[in-house]
Amino acid sequence: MRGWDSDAGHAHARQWRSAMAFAAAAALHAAAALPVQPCPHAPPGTVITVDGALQEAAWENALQLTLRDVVTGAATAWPTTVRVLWDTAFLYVAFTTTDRTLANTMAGHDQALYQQDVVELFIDPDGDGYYYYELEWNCLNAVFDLLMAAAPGAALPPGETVRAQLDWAASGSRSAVRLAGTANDSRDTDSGMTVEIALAWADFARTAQPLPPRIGDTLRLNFYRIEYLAAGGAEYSAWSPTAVSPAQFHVPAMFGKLVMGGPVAAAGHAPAPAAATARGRTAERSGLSPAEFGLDGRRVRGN
Ligand SMILES: [Ca+2]
Ligand SMILES: [Ca+2]
Repeated sequence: MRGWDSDAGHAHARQWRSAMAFAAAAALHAAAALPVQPCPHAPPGTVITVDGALQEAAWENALQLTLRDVVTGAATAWPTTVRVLWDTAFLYVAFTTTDRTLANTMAGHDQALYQQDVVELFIDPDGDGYYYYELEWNCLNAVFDLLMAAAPGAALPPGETVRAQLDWAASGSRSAVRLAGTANDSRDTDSGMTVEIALAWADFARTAQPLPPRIGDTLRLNFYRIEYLAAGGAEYSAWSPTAVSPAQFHVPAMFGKLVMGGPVAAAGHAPAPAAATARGRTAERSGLSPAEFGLDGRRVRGN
């Protein structure tokens, strides 16, 4: 099992941030209001073809989110829209970015994609605040996927010795990218890209039961983007800002909340009977305090 001894792990480790800034900001989190949004269930019979084109009618009724500055919550210079919906087999996610320069050199699996322009999803399916999955995609449809056992700086779960498990792969999931422009070609002007993703619930069974979620369950996750700037530096954006400076994505206590909705007939038809949308598991996890993560002053890695 690979962990921090991998190349990507070293690269992560080099980006570790000051734990002092992290802890100070984390102290504010207990009182912070997390975004809560209903996640629509795909209409019965929906088939999403993962091809990078959001031509399926189901996408029109998906939850639509806008990423904000991960530290301040301000609007970004490079807008990103995220669409989300689900069914019993998949969580469907689509990122649509505005970007003038589609460029990337990493086309392989499990490369350190966060070192170049990238969109990311962190998901803690059972909301335990310990195990969460990190997935990244770039404009070449390369994927970086790993299982985190607690955020850096936090105590590992009992019995766990490896913090980042890069050998985990979302092997049942699929993604496709459609470019509005041309990657790695500066002769034209790009306008952005769409990444269409079907995440198989079965890929997350290692740490979360039961899956798929039940109607009414709350799912903890966050969407991110890193856009490196021509002038230097980068714009870090998120659905749920972590409010940690410098920018820090690994704050599971700040993941937003999706409340999983029940099946509803396609537009123009009557909703499904109430029985079909009854809540299943109703216990929503309470907010996770920094103390629960055992923040102990050790260094915290980058994004
Ligand atoms: Ca499609
Ligand atoms: Ca992996």
